Amino acid sequence: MQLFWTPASPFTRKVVIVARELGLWDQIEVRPTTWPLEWGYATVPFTPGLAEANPVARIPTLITDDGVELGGSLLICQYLNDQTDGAGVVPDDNSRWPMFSLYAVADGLLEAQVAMRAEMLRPADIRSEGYLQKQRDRIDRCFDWIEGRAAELSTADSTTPNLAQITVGIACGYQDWREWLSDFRPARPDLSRWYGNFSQRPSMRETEPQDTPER
Ligand SMILES: N[C@@H](CCC(=O)N[C@@H](CS)C(=O)NCC(=O)O)C(=O)O
Repeated sequence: MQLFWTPASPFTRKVVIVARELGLWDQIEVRPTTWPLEWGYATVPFTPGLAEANPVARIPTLITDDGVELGGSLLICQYLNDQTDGAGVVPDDNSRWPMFSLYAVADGLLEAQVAMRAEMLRPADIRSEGYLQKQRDRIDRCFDWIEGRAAELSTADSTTPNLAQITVGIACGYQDWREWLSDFRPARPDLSRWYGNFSQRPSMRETEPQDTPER
C-alpha cells in the first residue's frame, strides 16, 4: 500500500494512527507530499502521482496493493479495518453508530481547524475575520459537545481505540499545536483528563504533528 502523506495533516494522522493501532503500518509505503504555502487559497504544483491517483488532490490518499485508489481518511480507515481479523477501530455491532456519532463531530472539528489553517495562509489584508470566527465558534461547540460525551471516550489502555477516540485525540493535538488556536482545556475537565492519558499512547506520541515541507 502507498500513502500520500505529510506530518502536518490531521486527516492523514488519523490514517497513520489507525494503521499503527491495527499493526498494518509496516505494510504501508509513505509517499511524502510537499505543499507550497499558497495551497490554502490557490492551485499549487502537486507532488508527482497525487493528482493522478486522486484528482481531488488532497491527502490522505491511499493506493492499495490491488491498485485501488482511495481518497479520504474515513474510507481509508475503513479499508484498513477490513484488512484485519482481530479487534478493529470500528465495532462490528450496533455500538458503531454512537461511535460514528462522536466520530462525525470530531471530524467536523478537524475540518474547522484545517479551514482556519487555510484562511490563516491568505495574505493578512484579504483574510476574513468573520470566516475565522465562524470556525472558532464551531470548534468551541464541538469541544463542548464532546466534553458532554467524554464518558464514551474512556477505555482500558490495552484496548484498541476506536475511530472516534482516535479522531478526538487528533483534534485535541491539533488544537495544542497551532498557536492561533485556543486551549481546549478550560471548562472541559473530563476531556482534558482523558486526552492527558490518551496522548501518551505510542501511536499518538510517534505521530505528533510537524510542519509540512513546502518543496
Ligand atoms: N475529508 C477529507 C479531508 C482531507 C483534507 O482536507 N486534506 C487536506 C490536508 S489536512 C488537504 O489535502 N488539503 C489540500 C487542499 O485542500 O488543497 C479526509 O477526511 O481525508
